[in-house]
Amino acid sequence: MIVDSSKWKHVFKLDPDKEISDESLDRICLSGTDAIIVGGSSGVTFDNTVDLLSRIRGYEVPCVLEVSDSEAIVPGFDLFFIPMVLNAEDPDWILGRHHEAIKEYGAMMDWNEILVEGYVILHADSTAAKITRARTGLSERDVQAYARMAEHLLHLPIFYIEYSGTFGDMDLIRSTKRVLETTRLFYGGGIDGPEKARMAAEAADTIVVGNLIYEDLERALETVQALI
Ligand code: 1GP
Repeated sequence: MIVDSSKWKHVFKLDPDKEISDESLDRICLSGTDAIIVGGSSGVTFDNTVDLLSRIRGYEVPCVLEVSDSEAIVPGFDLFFIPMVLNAEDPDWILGRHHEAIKEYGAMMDWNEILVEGYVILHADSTAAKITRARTGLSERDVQAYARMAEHLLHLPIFYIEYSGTFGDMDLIRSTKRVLETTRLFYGGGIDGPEKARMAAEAADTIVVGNLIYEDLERALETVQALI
């Protein structure tokens, strides 16, 4: 069955490179979140991805692999999200790695399970910004232009504003959402509890909660309840 991500309001992002106990994982998977994304900016390997997938697969929650390294592509997820970092200065993160991965695996890929996310990374100090050499000093018009590119030039299903590690500018998120019609706006970064979850959910279509799972599980679980 192909999972439909177009109605998701809340997702948790689990990092295969970080430890999580069975009990915590159980609570995350049964929290009522719309989906779990498995992904991280560094230290993601085939082995730690398989390990996490096999632990999540015991639950009904949809599970997505966000691919950042072609060595760590593990079959068996419901969907595969492929980040295309639109504001990367290292072109490898726009299409280079994608080309390499498709050269290797293109013939066996099920394209119905693959969604491309047009990313704009805005937190200069984040690992993702450093790895991709993201041009983070963008104006509102710059970000809106990337959003329009994602929707109208590239026909991407998802436009993802990434502030990983810090809470972003909600005015910017709101004004970007206004220029999108069909492409879904994902927001991730610095959601540290129910209040920020609510603020972000009012501005974006889908919110992503990552680090908080590892920092304060109770508050992470409250971000799901906050949107009900
Ligand atoms: C990271 O957007 C996600 O890719 C979530 O960010 O870890 O800051 O919650 P945080």
